[in-house]
Amino acid sequence: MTVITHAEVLVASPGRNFVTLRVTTSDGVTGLGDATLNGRELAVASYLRDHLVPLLIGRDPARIEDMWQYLYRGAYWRRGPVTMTAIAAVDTALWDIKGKVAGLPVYQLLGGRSREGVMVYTHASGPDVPALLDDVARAKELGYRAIRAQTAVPGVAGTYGVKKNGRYEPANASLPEEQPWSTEDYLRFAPSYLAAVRETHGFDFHLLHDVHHRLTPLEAARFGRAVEEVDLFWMEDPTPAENQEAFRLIRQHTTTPVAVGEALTSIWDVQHLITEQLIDYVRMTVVHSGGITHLRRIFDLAALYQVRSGSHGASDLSPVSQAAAVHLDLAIANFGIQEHMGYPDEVADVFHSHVQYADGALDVGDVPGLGVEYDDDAAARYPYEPRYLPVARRLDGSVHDW
Ligand code: GCO
Ligand code: MG
Repeated sequence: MTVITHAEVLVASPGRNFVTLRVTTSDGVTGLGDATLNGRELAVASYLRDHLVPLLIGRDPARIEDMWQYLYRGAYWRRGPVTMTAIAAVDTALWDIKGKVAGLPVYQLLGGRSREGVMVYTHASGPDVPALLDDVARAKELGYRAIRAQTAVPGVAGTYGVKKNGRYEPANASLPEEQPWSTEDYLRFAPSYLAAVRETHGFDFHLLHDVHHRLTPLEAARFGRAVEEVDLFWMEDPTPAENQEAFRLIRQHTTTPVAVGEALTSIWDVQHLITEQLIDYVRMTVVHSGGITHLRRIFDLAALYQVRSGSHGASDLSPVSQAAAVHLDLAIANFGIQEHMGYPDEVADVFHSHVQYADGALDVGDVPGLGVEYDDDAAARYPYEPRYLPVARRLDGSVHDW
């Protein structure tokens, strides 16, 4: 019988930190899984190295569902980003192995293509409205059919989602940067710049906006109403998702579609959001939600309620996650959209991926497995460095949701 003979936890920082699990079988087949949890990378590395890798050795790599149940139920302690990211890494690596053994791309194992390419949205941003408008023009020229628009709120230094020196990388400091926040200023300003995007660039593309957990339920309801005329594809994470009743209140006041999920990790975290039809898009990812096996289960539940997928695809999800997401997006019936933020240039030195962008969409080739290889020699040139996400403080100094 083929068994898992070893599993390595690879930590590297090509432009930003990534944790990768590589599982090897007794037949010499390897599979990769992303295990990156932005700003808490080494917690997952330890969970894998110290607790999961010893459990993998000698097991059958073909039993993906059983492995998921074994690692999830076997932990006794349930859910949470560290556990679910570690399980995701194992799960994704086993799908990669299964594809390579079968000689098929992973999307074929998931039922085959439901579509030609995966519609993506990219980020447009700028320090002020004219710069944002130019960036939207740039994204349109690159063929994107869906664009997320963010600009800095005047007087609020360091607003999330805005590029610096041509790139947006939120985990930018060896200790968390503290950034000011003013909800009042944001609420006064954001609807007007989204309207400016429509006035300048029209309605022939999807416009998205990330609220990044900043509002109270009533503020989010007001915001959703205020932007109805700009026809947003979605408003993302309008409130922190721990309080799920909030979305009921938002729904009562606005028809602006709602997307939630990047900080959630299991089907139980979104069960009521989906079954009570409080959201329109479930925005979870392979890496933080227990892998391909578990995210497929979430998307299938969502399909029953006409909730569509909208996978998180920020630069802190490695190309392994990105490839896994595209395979899943290609296969599911209720695909909505996929985030495509791009990576620092160095990332391609370490991860050789077959995912390709063309005409507003991502696709994978017909390479068996996920279609990503890890370059150890290149990775050795990029050692881990501590990097943290920022922390937000209101103008009176108290901590807000970042
Ligand atoms: C997004 C996100 C990210 C997150 C980041 C946290 O919608 O892409 O909100 O930019 O802030 O992934 O690690
Ligand atoms: Mg977001």
